[in-house]
Amino acid sequence: DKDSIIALYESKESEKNVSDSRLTGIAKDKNLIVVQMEALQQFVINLKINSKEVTPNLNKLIGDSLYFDNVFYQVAGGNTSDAEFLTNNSLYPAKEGAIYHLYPENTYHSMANILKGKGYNTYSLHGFEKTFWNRNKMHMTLGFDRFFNEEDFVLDDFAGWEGQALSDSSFFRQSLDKIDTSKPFYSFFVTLSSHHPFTYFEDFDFDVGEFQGTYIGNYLKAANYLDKCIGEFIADLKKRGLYDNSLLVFYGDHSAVKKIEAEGLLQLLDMEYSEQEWMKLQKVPLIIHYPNQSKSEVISTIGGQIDILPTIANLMDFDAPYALGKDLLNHDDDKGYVILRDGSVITKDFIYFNDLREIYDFTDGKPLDLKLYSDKITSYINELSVSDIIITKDAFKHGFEK
Ligand code: GP9
Repeated sequence: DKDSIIALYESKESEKNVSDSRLTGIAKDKNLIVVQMEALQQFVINLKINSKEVTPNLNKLIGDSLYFDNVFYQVAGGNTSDAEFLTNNSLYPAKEGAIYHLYPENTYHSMANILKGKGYNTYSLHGFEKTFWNRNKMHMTLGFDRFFNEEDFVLDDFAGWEGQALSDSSFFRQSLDKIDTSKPFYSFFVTLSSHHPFTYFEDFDFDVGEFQGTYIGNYLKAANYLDKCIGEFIADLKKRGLYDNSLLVFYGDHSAVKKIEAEGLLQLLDMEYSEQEWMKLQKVPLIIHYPNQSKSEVISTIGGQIDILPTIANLMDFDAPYALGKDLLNHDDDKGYVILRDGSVITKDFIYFNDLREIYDFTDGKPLDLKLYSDKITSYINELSVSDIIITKDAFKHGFEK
């Protein structure tokens, strides 16, 4: 087991482009604010309906940020909690079930644990029941000093999830007062209002035209509501002087539109269904704004949520030697890849479906000869097995060191 872990880390080391150090340390010693956005898929970004932008605030943020437009979600049975796990640890989720329930007592080289070692205060915030996804245990294990949950908020406004959960607007409004902003901090926000079903938003004042009253129409309204709350949050960060004193990271956690609702989405985007095109829709936006950044840059390297921690580590100039992901800013664009938990793999050259044992050209969608790619795919999938060994054997607790 140990040898396979060492071998994987060694191969990762050789994959790194050591001559590059793009934007390294641009946010060194700054605060880190990460916002995980519920069910926000990438297709809503820059989308207009009846000539109105669905996400005007995120689009505006992209205007002076790094925008990663080829990032796929990698969650499995742990859904939202898997996205949290991937982002904070740069390890893969469990094959079955949720790591948050299965391995809450492991040792992890998580973002909060690393930053705590550098003197940061660390906070996580989510306006729902603390035991959901076992967060009350897991957020402590991941190194958050405080987990602010439903019990810590005044439940004064509700939106989404059938109107039963604290609204994102109120959540953001109350959150920044809970953080000691006089010392360097890492705060991890997990939003909630745009959780399915989206029916709560049906009568919201955002014109979705012919999609009014449909699943996809309600989703667009939910995304528009989330975006409005993000706009309020950014305004608050600016007012408090935190906008240019922090590294800001926004990303979506998982899909909102399952295959069963594909028809509405394809109609919206004017697309025909194919497995390949559907797979390409399984992306989430990743937006990173570094202090005083004034121009936009689009990074199209293929990646996933597992790459968020190494990318942040580069920008803040800290070591994350146990991350399995890659720094998306310093990776050869042509060699980008993402491995999904079911063993499917996407690169700029191909999309491999592990359940179908089929492979297609990424660009034109034509079938490829799997035999020619099988070694490559085996080596990609090996990452999942090694991540499983690290977690199931609790390797970091039992002294595994690089
Ligand atoms: C609830 C929330 C939901 O706290 O994070 O998780 P999900 O159902 O989207 O996995």
